[in-house]
Amino acid sequence: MSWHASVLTLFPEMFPGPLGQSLAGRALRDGRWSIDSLDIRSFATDRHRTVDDTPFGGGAGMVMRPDVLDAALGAALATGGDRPAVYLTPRGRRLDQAMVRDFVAGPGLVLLCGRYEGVDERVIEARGLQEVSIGDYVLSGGEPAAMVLLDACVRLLPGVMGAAESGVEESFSDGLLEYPHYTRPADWQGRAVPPVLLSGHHAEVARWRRAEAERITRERRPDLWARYTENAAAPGAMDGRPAAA
Ligand code: 9D3
Repeated sequence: MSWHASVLTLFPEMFPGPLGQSLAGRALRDGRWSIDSLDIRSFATDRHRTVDDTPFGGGAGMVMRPDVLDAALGAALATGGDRPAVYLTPRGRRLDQAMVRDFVAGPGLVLLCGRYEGVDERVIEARGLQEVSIGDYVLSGGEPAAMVLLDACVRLLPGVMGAAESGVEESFSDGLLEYPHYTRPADWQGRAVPPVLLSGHHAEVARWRRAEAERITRERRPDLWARYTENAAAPGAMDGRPAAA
């Protein structure tokens, strides 16, 4: 059984969406992972197929009903191994590369996408949902966040990335941002490629790239730079570590 994602959503037709293209799409067709989306509304039991209701205590907006969500979660969790259930929500723990690695090490995920103001707190407790955010900006729902999380997971599955793109030299693998890249033409609109890259001196090229990666990291991401300098004594100490704390 390959790594399996079940997505619970009011918009099941959004999936696989962009995950059906490119790297993730090829891996999906190759059977390295699988996805199904479950329509939360299909678990409603009343005549009007109600999935939300007004908040106790008053206030704006609607809250997703615990009974409907619990039935949907139960159906998803009944298949595909003992998978963690994740609720995508702005108040969740921020996704990082370490979390992604943990998710990939398991049998897959059950992802709950919220709409409206949120879900009834009791279903979060009862199902032990892990609350995850993808960052500090406001989306209109959890679906794009689920796609981001799945994209980050799928590319790490065995056999998904080719040798060229794989692991070792990528951004964050040693805790630094990427150095600048150049290709032909060597002069473009009066802009020359840094001469060292044309010199053929591999050690000098490596030194230049390292220096540029460090400069860019220091300038743009003081948080990453601080961690990098703390870990400078241990070679490889930052391998695969998250982009940010
Ligand atoms: C208008 C409602 N807001 C009141 C403070 C809260 C709110 C709830 C749900 C705002 C946005 C959303 C929809 N977003 C997600 O479901 C979501 C999300 C996000 O907006 N940013 C980052 N990560 C995530 S994961 C799910």
